[in-house]
Amino acid sequence: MDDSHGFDLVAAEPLDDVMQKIAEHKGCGTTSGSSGKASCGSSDGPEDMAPEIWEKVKNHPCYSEEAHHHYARMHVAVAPACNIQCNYCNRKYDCANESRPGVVSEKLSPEQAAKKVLAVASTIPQMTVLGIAGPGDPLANPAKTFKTFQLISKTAPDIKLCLSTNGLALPDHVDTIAAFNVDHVTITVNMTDPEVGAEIYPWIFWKHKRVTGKEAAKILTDRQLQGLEMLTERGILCKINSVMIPGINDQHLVEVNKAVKSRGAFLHNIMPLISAPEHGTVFGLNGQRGPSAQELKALQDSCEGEMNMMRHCRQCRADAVGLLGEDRSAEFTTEKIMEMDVSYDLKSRQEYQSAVEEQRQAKVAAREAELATLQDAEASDIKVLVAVATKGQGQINEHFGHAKEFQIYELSTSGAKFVGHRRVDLYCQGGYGDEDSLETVIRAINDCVAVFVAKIGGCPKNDLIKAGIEPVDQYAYEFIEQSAIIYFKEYLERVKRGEIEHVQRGDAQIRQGALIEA
Ligand code: CLF
Ligand code: SF4
Repeated sequence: MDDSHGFDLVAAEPLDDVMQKIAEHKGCGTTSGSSGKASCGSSDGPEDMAPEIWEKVKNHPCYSEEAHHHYARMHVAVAPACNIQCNYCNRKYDCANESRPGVVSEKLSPEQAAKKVLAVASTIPQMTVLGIAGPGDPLANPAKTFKTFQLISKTAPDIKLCLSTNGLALPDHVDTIAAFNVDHVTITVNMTDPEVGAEIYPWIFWKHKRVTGKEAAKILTDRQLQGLEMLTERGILCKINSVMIPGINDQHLVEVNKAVKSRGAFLHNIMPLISAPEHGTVFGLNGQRGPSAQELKALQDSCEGEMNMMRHCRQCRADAVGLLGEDRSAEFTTEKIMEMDVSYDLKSRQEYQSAVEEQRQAKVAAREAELATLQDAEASDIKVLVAVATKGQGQINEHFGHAKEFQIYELSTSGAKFVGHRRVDLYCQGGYGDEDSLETVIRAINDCVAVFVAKIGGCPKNDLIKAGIEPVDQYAYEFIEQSAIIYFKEYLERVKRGEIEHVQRGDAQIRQGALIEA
C-alpha cells in the first residue's frame, strides 16, 4: 500500500464481488523480467530515495531500519493452511517461552482480526502496519487474507497493509494484491537452485497433488521469481526473506541475492535458521545448526555490495504486536479484545505520529551534526561493534538488567551503522542479578567492545570489564547514533594515546527465536 491509500477503488465494491473475483482469478501469464532497479538501504532517509518510495517506507518498521525505533507492526493470524513444507517449520508448536514465524497462540477469523486491529491501533498509536504472515501461507488462504484486508482498509485507512508469502501461489494473486493496495510484499526465497531447494523443501502442493524433490523446488523457485517480477512491474515494494542454513544454502544465498536484485526487489533480509530439537522440525531433529553472529554478518556484508540488506528482523510470530523489539500480543487476546471498548480516533493517531516525527527529526539532526565532527578525525580503518540497551525512540534508555535484547552498531570513521540485534536472558531477576544470565549476555555480545546502557549495577559492570566489554552509562537517555559517534572518536583517541589496545573481538552466539513478553 502506498500512503495515498486508494481504498475507495476496492471499498466501493461489495465484499462478495471482490471475493468472487478472487475465486475466479485464473492466474497471470508469464511476464518478462524487469531490469534491476536501484534499491535503497533500510537505514536510508528521504534524501537517499525517490519521494514516492520514501512515502511508502518512512513509517514501515521492517522496510526502514530507522523507522523501526519509532513505529510498530502487528500481525493477525488468519491464514492457518500452507501449500508447501519447509524443513524448518512446525506450526503445531506454541510455547509461551518461544517465538518464531509460524507460531501463534490463537487463530482468528477476518472479523476477529479486524476488531483486533482497531483495538491495537487505539492503544498503540504508533502501530502503522498490519501484516498477514501466517501461521501458514496467506496466499494459501486467499479468501480469509483478502477479506481481512478489505475489512481493515475500510475501518482503518491509515494503516499500511503488508503480506508475507512463500510465493508458490503468488502469480495468481498479484492483481488482487494490487487492487487491495497491499504495497509491501515479502517473499521467502531460500534458493534458486532446485538441488539446494530439495534439501529445504520435502514437498509442495501443486495443481491438486503433492510434488517432491527437485521438481518441487523448480516449480517453487520459478513461481517465486515470476511473482517478484509481476509485483515490481506494478510498483509494489518487495522484500526478500532468506533463511541462512549453514552447509545447505549459505554460499548459495549470494546467488539468490543477485537473482532477486535483478528482478527489482527493494530489500533483502537474510535471517539465521531457528533450529532446536524441541521444535520438532526436520532440521531441529537432525541437528542442523544455525549460523553464528559473525557468519550471519559476513554473509550480509558480502551481499550488501549487491543490494541493501535488512538487519533488524526479529523473526516475529504470526500474531506479534508492537515494536519489533517487543511483543505485546498477550495484551490483545481474543477474550480481551472482545471486552474492549474500541474507538478508532484517526485524528489523535495522526497527532501522536506527528510528535514521533519531530522526535525522529531531532535524532537525525543530532546524528548528522556529530557525523560532521567525525569527518575531522584522522583516517583510520578501525571498526568496532558496540551493544546498546534501548526501549525504542532511538535512545539509550534501558537498564542493563532489564534488557531482553541489545542492538548492535558497527562504528567506523563512516559513522554508526546498525548491524543487528542479540536477544538475551534478563539479567535482573526479581531484584537480583542472575550470574547464569550474565554469562549468556556476555556470549551474545562477545564481539562488542562496549555496551551502552541507561544504568548498570556494580557486579555486572565488573564482570563485563573482565570479559573485555566496557560498560558505558555516561550517555543515558541520549540518542544512540550521536552517542556512539562521540564514543568512537574518544576510542580512537585512547588508542592513539596508547591507553587501550585495539584488538579484534571473538565471535558471538545468536540466541534462537524472537522476542516475546514474559
Ligand atoms: Fe510483518 Fe513481515 Fe510485513 Fe514486517 S514482519 S509481514 S514485513 S509487517 Fe518484519 Fe517480523 Fe522480520 Fe517479517 S521483523 S519477521 S521482516
Ligand atoms: Fe511453514 Fe511458512 Fe514454510 Fe509454510 S511456507 S511450511 S508456514 S515456514
